[in-house]
Amino acid sequence: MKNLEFPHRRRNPLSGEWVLVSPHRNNRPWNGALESHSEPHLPSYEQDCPLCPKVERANGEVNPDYTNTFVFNNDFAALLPDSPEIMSAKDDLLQAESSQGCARVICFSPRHDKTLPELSLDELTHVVSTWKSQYQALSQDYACIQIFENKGEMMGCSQPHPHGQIWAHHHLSTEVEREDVHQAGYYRQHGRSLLGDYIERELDQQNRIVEQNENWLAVVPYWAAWPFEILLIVRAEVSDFTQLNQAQQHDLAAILKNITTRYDNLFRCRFPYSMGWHNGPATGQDNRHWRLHAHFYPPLLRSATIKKHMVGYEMLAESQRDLTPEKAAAVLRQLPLTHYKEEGHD
Ligand code: H2U
Ligand code: ZN
Repeated sequence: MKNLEFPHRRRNPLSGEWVLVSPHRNNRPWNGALESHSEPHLPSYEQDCPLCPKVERANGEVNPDYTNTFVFNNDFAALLPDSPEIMSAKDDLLQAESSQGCARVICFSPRHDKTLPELSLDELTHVVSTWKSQYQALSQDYACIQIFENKGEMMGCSQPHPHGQIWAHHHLSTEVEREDVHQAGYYRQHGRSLLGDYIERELDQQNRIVEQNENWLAVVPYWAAWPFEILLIVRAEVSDFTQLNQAQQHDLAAILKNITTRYDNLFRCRFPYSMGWHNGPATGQDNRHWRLHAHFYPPLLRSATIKKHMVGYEMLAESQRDLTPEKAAAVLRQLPLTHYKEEGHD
């Protein structure tokens, strides 16, 4: 492809959305603030933290003295299993439907101060197997199981203790439904999975790969909207967590450690992001078109405090970026795999 250094648009085949890429704008002068940055020191245990072991939570329950991961029902759940049916009149303009579901919190480890990149491979494997077992259990009752992590205050995370969430419901979320339609459409047209074919393109071109191992590939996707966005895809024909074997789970822990370490090392901070998994719908439908993957959407652009604002044109028209995905991947690739807090400890 020629002339990608000039303004152009790229299409996200999972969502059908376009993103405007303006590489020449990278050279413009920057007069924005470059604030200095210091991170709060976190203790390894915090007796006032409702996610730490042996602490009482908002609903009066006391957390067990857990040693690896710990899952509990969110005391302020956004979805309830028994919310009543909505009686809505048929109206094309004022539509509503009932929504039953549940919300859980996953503490990644008992340590109040250790985020994913700072956990050992063994501890990360516990996180992965917790995701799998939670998915397995919840997919018995629900069609859409959204596993995610909001990391950092910048992303609205209310508790510093490293944790993720799971929301499960009967309906398909807007994002999952949209990705389902696009992957199914591609499969009908080509007889192959969209993300399976995309992996081939990335392995061929090499320039957007951030990390890879035998079972996983992490790229800054061709159509990335966020500056350092990452798409993590399983290489085998796996459509949801229940199908992951031991080796795939082990390799997932390993690639998670590397991705999140690179992220932290980029601006030497606890790199904020929202990340989450897209599993094929647990509706009993044929999911051959669907490939299990995770999206990482980090807001930071040029320092630990300066984020990309999705405003103006992004809100009213479509996403826009200056830094090309190829350049972002190159920046992430050249970062060390030793976490900045571990420097000099080897
Ligand atoms: P976030 O900060 O990522 O939203 O996650 C913390 C969650 O923990 C939040 O959803 C829940 C909040 O409802 N929580 C409890 O369920 N019990 C508590 O005692 C405190 C926080
Ligand atoms: Zn804690």
